[in-house]
Amino acid sequence: MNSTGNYKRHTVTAALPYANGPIHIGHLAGVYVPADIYVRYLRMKGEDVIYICGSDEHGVPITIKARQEGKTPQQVVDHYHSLIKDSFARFGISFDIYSRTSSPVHHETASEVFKTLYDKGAFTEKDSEQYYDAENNQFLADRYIMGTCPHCGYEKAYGDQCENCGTSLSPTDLISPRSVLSGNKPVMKKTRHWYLPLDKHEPMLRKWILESHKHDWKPNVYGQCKSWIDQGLQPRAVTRDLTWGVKLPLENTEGKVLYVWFDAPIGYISATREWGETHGRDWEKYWKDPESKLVHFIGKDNIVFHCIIFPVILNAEGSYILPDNVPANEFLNLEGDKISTSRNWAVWLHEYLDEFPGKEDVLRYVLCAAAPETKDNDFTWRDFQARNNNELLAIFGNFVNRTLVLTHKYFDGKVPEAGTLSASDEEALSSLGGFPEKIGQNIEQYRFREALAQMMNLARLGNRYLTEAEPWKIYKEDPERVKTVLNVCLQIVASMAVLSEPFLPHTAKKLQEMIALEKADWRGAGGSRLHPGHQINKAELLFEKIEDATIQAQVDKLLQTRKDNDAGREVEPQKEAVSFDDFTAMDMRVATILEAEKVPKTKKLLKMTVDSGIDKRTVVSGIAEYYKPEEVVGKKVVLLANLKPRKIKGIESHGMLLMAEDKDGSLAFLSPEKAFENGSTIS
Ligand code: B3M
Ligand code: ZN
Repeated sequence: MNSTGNYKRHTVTAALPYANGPIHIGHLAGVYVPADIYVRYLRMKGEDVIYICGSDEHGVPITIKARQEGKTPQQVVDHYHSLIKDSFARFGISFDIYSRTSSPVHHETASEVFKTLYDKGAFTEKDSEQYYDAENNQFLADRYIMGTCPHCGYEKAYGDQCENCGTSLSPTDLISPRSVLSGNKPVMKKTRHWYLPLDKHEPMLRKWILESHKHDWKPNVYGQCKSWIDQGLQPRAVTRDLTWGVKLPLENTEGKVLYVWFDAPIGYISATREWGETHGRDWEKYWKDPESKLVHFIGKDNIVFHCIIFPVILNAEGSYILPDNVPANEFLNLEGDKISTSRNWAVWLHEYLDEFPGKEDVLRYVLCAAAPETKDNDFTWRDFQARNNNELLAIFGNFVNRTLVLTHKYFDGKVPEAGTLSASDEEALSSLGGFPEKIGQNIEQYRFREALAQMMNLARLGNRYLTEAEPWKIYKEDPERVKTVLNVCLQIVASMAVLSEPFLPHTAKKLQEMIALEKADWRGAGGSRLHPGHQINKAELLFEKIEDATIQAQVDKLLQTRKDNDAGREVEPQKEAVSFDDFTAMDMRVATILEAEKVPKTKKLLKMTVDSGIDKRTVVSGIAEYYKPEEVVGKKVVLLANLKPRKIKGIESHGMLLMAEDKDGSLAFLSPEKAFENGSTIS
């Protein structure tokens, strides 16, 4: 029985980052830093643990990125896979393997799992009608279809979601859908897909999650699973009409691949298989032996895939263990705004490593201290600077440096023999014993912020003890007392050198060398371990002050990004040419808004009564975030009167009011220069 329960080994996975962009601090705080702390701790306890990750290289976002950049999907993933892998290694994320899902071993493993389920009859097959681009001879995935949102009239809504009003859609909801590839109207075409009947696995999920993990899974994770299950699980398509991905191991299924969320989690297994084959290890024990503990580190947007869909796949396959825990974190924001790859609103890991050489642990420390463990949290550069200067430098580094410098100054770097211990000496030494347990328990419960705080309490204890003892003031008259004080301080430093390693691996290694510590084992870190006469090495500074100018430069860089984003919005590319007849077919009139009210349960919709000069009619517009109802009543506006009526949130809307959209996305009505009569024609 080991201290982490009765498991023989640990399989720890971290979400496979999409290989269509670099790693940023949100990924690190949410997934990779907590997982790395966890595995480093387990290794220090002598546990058998593997830490698995790799690039997630399939899926529509990658094919869209490739189209945008005029590259092949393979070129896109090759670029980002090496950038991501390199930046993780430089940052000290200690994977046992960082693989990729475009690898042959993954394609083989994923299609084997699919085939096993297929042969077991675990799927249902269904023909359905899907949008097809005849010119490109390709079925259209959701993001390849664009059209007008039926709820707010936004013309660039996607087949799965309207990014303007946030409504989730299906492609057939869109008004005048068009293919993103050709711009043409797509046709409906029959296609066959394979579905995982999640509903059939509800009893297993209820028992496994809602009963047996009610108390050990984080509330945010348990709660999301419960609501998914309570809402009623639906069959989920596990195949797609795409050419980029894992091909189906079935006859006559050319042009079909596994749904990315079917294949990606199997990437953990294929990476483990690759690791086992490379290192001559039995990889299957880590995935099939019930005495292995499987833990998935992910962000909250991946909960349903790791707690419901992937476990259903593993359970249906029949030979795999299920995750013991999935400690998903919430999201990290940056300077009060959502991190966004598309808006370049991020601190990119590879840029941080270039701009802050030698400060990997500072970022690890800040991201752990600010981790969104139970709710979204915010990273600011000011906080980064404060934690470095006021905590790492002023407490941890200052205590270590004073202890080592004084040991060299008074005792030639040899650990002095302690004399009779005073009450404060006894107290300091006896409290050492509790830290490995306090920190370890929090790590094992996935409470990394608390574990870090406990580790810093050890540094605070040392700093306080040394400051109160003031050995530099009493050395002349009482060198024996100074021997005892520095002996106690050196024991505390030795504990810090070990207990800080999961959090600050670069610093811990440096400190272990500075005190010439033979073994950094967790259990031993609670007692005295530097014996009198032990020679320590030269003291070096562990941290340095971060100046205001350095931080200001980072803040300015983000402000410039915001300006670039705004500037970038100024020039909407001109649309396809239209004929004069197309234009004259539109009947635009001067009109007046007579009444207005918000549409209940929507953020963006106003329902208005408009006098068009022809009639009084209802028009619904997505402008409620820019105008209060009372602000629009009486306005002279331009109405596109002969737009086909459409139902928006159940309200029939007859026409559209013309609005201008500014670079920052704000809206303004178009209105005639003079207060012409309602019904006046516009051409
Ligand atoms: N590629 C990451 C994401 O959703 C996704 C995780 C896969 S883990 C198998 O951002
Ligand atoms: Zn919408």
